[in-house]
Amino acid sequence: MAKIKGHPQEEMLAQYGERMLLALEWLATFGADPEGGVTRLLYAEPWLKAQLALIDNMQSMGLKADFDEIGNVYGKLQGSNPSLKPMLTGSHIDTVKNGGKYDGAYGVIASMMALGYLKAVYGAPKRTLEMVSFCEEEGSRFPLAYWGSGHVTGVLSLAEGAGLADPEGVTLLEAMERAGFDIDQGQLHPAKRDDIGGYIEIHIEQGAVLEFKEKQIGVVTAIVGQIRMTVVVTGIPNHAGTTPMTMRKDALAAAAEMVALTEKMALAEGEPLVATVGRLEVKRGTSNVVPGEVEFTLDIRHTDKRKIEDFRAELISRFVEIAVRRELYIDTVEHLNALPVAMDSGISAEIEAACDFYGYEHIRMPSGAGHDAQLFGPICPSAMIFVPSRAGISHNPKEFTKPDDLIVGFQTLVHVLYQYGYG
Ligand code: HGY
Ligand code: MN
Ligand code: MN
Ligand code: MN
Repeated sequence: MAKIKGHPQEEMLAQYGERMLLALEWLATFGADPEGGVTRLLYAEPWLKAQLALIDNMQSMGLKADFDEIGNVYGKLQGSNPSLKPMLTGSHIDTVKNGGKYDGAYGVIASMMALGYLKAVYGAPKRTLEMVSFCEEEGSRFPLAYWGSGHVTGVLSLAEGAGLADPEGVTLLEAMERAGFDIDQGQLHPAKRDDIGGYIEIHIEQGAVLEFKEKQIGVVTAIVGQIRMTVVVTGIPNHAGTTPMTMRKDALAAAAEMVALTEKMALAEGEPLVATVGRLEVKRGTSNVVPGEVEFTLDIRHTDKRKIEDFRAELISRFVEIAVRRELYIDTVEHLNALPVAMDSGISAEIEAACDFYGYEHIRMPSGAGHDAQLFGPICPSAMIFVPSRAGISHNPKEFTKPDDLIVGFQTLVHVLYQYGYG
């Protein structure tokens, strides 16, 4: 196990590190899928039970813990100097469908245990330290991502999100109310927090750079921008037996051409641009009916905003050409347009200093995954700590990070929070 040194209570830090590992396994039981992996969708029962359990846990550690109005959970270690703006650390509690047990969860658990350790060993800090378990980041249930951090940073309001429906037709507002978050109309606009002194998020890398370069910590320089949208292709449903091939308005054949073109154009553009069709649905699909309507998602990312917009414009114009040639209709809806965001060099330097304090190997690197930190970047100094992902696998039950690497990240986070809280 990683040698722990530097803090007066090395044994205590080791204990909290072990508790952090156990708590990660505990959190993974909320929404554990029978075939492996974890599914915790916004406002669903596993999600609610996990958030309530985190509140319980933090209250038993002596932290002030509760929900905000939409279901984000905060844990607070109150500082003695109110003139110092709080440092916020955390990540998201929701997951993709059948995802791994570290994406988001590691940042939530490591932050919770870090505040618990600092309180137990050092008592009240000068600067308030807060942890947050954001209610939703992935966009797995509703066509809406970063709902938790978007609310806190004033980027997303209920007015925009309330009517969005999940695949079962349940709206965000209905799901909120069923989970017990009764938002009165007056709260349709979020209470954007402007009191945050800085935001730090520890997260698994979800890529293979750290493993390949044999480094323990990634200090994130920037987070990619991303556009997420839905494309709907409409043709004419018809009989599979009596409709000649030359007379079809086949929405799926057209969509298949568009999906193949997306990959071809992304390969031609080259790294770091990535474009993904993650979900495709044949509406009322039946084996003996020529598909009349198909809906698919697009996720386009790059570190340069201009490149994303230019790629999207070119891709959609090519989609229109396909639709016109096949005499079909095409509609597009944009759900997310997150800017690429640079991380704060000051906090990043503190992270590197913490690594040097312990002798941990670290590198600076961009993030190809989106994170809540990119919503905070525009409103306060924000930084991210990465730990390695085995074979870079994520959004997959096989997502894994070695316990030693989780401990190294945890210690680095504790050290940085100590500097900001007590330094
Ligand atoms: O999709 C992402 O980049 C993140 O994991 N939500
Ligand atoms: Mn994540
Ligand atoms: Mn994710
Ligand atoms: Mn160094």
